[in-house]
Amino acid sequence: MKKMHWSSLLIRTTALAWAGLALWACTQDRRPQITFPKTDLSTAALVPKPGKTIATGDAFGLDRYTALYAAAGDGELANVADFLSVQIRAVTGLNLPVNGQGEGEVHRAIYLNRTDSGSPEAYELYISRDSVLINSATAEGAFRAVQTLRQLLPQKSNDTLAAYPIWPIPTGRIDDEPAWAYRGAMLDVARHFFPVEDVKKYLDIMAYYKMNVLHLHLTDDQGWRIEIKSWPKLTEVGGSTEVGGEAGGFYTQEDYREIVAYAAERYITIVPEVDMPGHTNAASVSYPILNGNGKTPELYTGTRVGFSTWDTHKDTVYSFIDDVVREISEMTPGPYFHIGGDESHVTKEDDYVYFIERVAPIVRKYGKRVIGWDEVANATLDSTVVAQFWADEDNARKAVAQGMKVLLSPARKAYLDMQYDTLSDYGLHWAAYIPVDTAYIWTPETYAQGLTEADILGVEAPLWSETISEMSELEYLAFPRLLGYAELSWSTPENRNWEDYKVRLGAQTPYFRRMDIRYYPSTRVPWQEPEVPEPIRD
Ligand code: TNX
Repeated sequence: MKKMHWSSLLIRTTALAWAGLALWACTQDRRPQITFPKTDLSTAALVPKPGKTIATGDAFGLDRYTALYAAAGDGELANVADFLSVQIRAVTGLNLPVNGQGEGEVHRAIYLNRTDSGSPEAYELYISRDSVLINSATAEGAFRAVQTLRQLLPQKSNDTLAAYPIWPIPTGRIDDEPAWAYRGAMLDVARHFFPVEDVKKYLDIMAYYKMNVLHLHLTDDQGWRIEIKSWPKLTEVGGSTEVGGEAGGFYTQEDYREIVAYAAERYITIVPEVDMPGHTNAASVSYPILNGNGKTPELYTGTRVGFSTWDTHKDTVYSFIDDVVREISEMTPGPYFHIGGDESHVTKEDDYVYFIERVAPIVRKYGKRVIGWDEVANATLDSTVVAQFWADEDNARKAVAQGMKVLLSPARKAYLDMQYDTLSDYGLHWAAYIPVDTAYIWTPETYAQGLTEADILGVEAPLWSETISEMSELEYLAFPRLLGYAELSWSTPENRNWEDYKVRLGAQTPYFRRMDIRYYPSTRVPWQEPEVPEPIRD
């Protein structure tokens, strides 16, 4: 990212910000002189760890006299500033209207400015006694910066500094940008269904840790979870149950659009997955014509894999897929469509390859880029396809040989449904037990032999839901490990260190508490104790 000096920064500062500065200038002599205790921005508990931090030891006092400005006429930046304003209010109760004066005088201000160069998602954050400046080339970059600022905001005000509450933020400068463009998580809403509210909570937490892709595993043997208007039985029948035999559920198209919009407000891309030709029992129960063996299968509520397939030589199957891909693509602004392709154990190898090679052009026709589990690399595909490496390194190398990018989700390191240890309440362990440190201590850059950094699109942490049916159970598996994947995909290898990370991780408890996140209290992490009230003794 191009660095800027204060001088050029001031020249670029927009008219509105100038107004703010002028206002600040005429009020500054009335500002009370506050002495803050020394701060250290470089040891702040930021996750993921930013690229470069220089601490200056003072504090910016966020209080009722703070104003919030976005560059004049920049609607996108104003939206990001609005998001910040809402978050500040949630933690502090302060009302900082964007580009407004609030109720009274202004002593200091937060500015969001647009720079004319810089890589997407990169940002600079300058915090001084008098101002917080966020510079970025994109609104997305400003949004990532806002998360850093949120993480620097103390949960509690310091009420000893003045006659009103002040939230001191450590001063200094942060230059930051992500290591990988794709920093993802996956939710399996097919084995057990999770309603829109749960997905939104997951998105909120992902955004706080700067993740930018949520992959939804929408269909599997046990359930079809996305309404397709041209094939209504998929959800009426195929969405009616889930693992364990409880009532299932599905997203109406309206629900799905709501998830997409909520994610977009957080600069998170939704990747929809329709898993095929295996993992398709729920679709075949709804429309038995798809499976080609003349039998009507039954709804499946167990957890076996690899027993279902479609008739890969029937044109109806491809017109069905065309409808499904079209309807979902129309609702999906992001560039990707995931076609699954894993564990098709009862599809003959030739049929599998033929199928994948026929489905890929359908996805392309609707303007999307194919992602498939690593097995898809056994087909001949073009270089726009992404292979998601989960099990077989040879498949990852086959993908690279075809010029495809690889998304890293190695089950032994990145599967959130693996148990932490033998005592874990939920999860499986077919790939490994993955304690919190093991999940963090690996190097995506060099994990798979034969892959170079240029071959890798990013990292994704999938959470399969065979053993979890409630949000609190989902959270137990995802937290705190998800934060490790956020850091692995944002921070550079030089900035990643377990000993340093675990301290920053342990300091997330106030946020976890505020968000009501259930997490696995691994003894390998020095958890910051909640401030428990003094016990009442009689
Ligand atoms: C393998 S990972 C699967 C899923 C299971 C998961 C359980 C992958 C592409 N397929 O169908 O849910 O293991 O860990």
